[in-house]
Amino acid sequence: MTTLTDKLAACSITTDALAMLEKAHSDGVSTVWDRHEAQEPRCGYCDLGLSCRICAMGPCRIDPFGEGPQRGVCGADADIMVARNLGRMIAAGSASHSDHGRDLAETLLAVSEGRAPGYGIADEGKLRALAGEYGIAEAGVPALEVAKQLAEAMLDEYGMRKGRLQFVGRMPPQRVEAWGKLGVLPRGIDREVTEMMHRTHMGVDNDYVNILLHGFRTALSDGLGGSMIGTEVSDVLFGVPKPTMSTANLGVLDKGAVNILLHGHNPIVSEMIAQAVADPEVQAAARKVGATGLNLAGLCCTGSELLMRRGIPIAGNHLMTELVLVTGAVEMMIVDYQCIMPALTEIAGCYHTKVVSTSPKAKFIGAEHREFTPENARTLAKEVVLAAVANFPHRKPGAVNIPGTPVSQMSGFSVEAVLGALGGTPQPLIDAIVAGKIRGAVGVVGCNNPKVKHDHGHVTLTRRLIENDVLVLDTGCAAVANAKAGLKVPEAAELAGPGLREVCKALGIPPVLHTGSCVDNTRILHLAGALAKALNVDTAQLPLAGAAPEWYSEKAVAIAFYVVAAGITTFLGVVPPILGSPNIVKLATEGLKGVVGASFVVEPDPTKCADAIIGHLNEKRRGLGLTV
Ligand code: XCC
Ligand code: SF4
Repeated sequence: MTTLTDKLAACSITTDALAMLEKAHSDGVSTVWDRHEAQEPRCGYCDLGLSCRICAMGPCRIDPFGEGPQRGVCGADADIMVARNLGRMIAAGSASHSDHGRDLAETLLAVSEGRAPGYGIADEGKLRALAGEYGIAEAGVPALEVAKQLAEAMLDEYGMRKGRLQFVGRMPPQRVEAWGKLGVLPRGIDREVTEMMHRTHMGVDNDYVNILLHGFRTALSDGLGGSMIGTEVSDVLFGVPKPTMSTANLGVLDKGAVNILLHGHNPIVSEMIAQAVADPEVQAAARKVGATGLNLAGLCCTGSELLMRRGIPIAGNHLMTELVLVTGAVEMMIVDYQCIMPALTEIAGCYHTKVVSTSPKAKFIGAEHREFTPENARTLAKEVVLAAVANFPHRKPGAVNIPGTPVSQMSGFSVEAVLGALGGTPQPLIDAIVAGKIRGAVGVVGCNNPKVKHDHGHVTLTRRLIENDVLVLDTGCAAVANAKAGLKVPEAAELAGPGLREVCKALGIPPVLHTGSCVDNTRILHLAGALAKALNVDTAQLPLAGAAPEWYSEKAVAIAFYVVAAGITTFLGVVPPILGSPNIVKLATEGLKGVVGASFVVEPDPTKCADAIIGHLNEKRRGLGLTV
């Protein structure tokens, strides 16, 4: 018989999660794992991608055993259904990250027009460098004028009528030429997303290969468009990250302080909250209610943004967002958008926690809605923080339990910081790869998913990769998992293979480099482009790979598609809903190699996945004539 402890132990590898799962159980709070269990057995048609509800002649489904219907009412077969569903996932994921990027470009525009008190240009050098990339004459032009022209040029890229996205130029010419031949060069960000929705309407694109090619173009419009704009403009407004020490796990909450959690993805609101917390009036108010002060902690990608630039500690990743409330020590959770489970307000209601929503795009029943704009952000941030302070006396001391001791981590590896650590050029990294000290580099990215034991996929995979001299760059929820496992301090070099250990020690860096939030996967793409250009090869020739061991989100699908489009083979730990189409499975895992020079690999076992990645990197090394 499985005991409760056994059952909970199967949920997560982290002790803070397990402690809070037990508390949730005794507090009568149900979590994502309970709801996951209640959904079993899952619909087999949906799991395989063989259901369609795109139009009102349906819903339709296809029998995978060949006995029942093989076509929907309109005549769509398995290939069309799977391709349309996947295409729409890519469109939704690209739309999400790109719309986040748009919000940043609009904030930059507001700053340039003097409409955003509290915001400013934190890195003028980066602003001017980007302007140069966009062909904007900046020499001798005041920063705010440059900012205006850059913001407008970026906003134009959302609905561009001609030309191509500026950041395509960050990729090597061989790759750009290949995209041109395939017809997948992204034209405009909104345009590709809209076109995907159009093509997947009933009776438009009925060729699964053609739909998936447009999937690449849509994803590239995010990776070299909206997401990349999100990353770059965040750096201009809030600073280019540099290596910074901080901490991770639920232990970052402070029993004596007013705890405020920042959750979501976009740094626009959280940066203002971080400023407001430093206000002496706010600090005095906190002491007045008997708190020692205020304590900010991040969750998910908003957390990564704050961690990268301000060293604000991170409380947890996706599957920790409910459990952090179970500590009973959180006065307020401030959310922007994406990955904010609708269940959070109900759980917050079991404790004294207030949830505050801030974006007109993301409201929650049970949350207090305080809408932030560039114009009101500074004033509103202070009001909201004062409301958190006022909530401190409502804390139920008997219900508070903060598990664990914070684990140290080093964060802040922007492209600029990585190149800085290398002495200004990618050459030392290239030399280490050529000499075989570093076998290759892998981006370990993406979410948590209750289908996978929490953090087990990320940490098992990452450990085995670094043991085998593979440099790991991580983002998003994967980065939080690796930080909690202690893999992101310079001392973790001891866990790496001899070659990687030597390089890390010489540079004083960890073997796992945190490059940021999920929009910041574009930093990895940018770096891959820079490496390929320095070597005058195509990205597909480099010993690189992507991995998303615990992904759940549509955004992750878009990321995987732009990474594969860039010629970088990507390993998934969760099976995407495509198994219903053997043709698409064959294309994704085999056929694509001849098209983009990379493919998808699905391997749920993280140890086997690491070995497959190592094999893949060795193959790429042989292709370049390097030793294995
Ligand atoms: Fe969300 Fe970005 Fe996934 Fe984590 S990794 S669950 S998308 S928070 Ni972006
Ligand atoms: Fe059915 Fe075709 Fe309509 Fe989909 S688009 S619901 S397969 S009729």
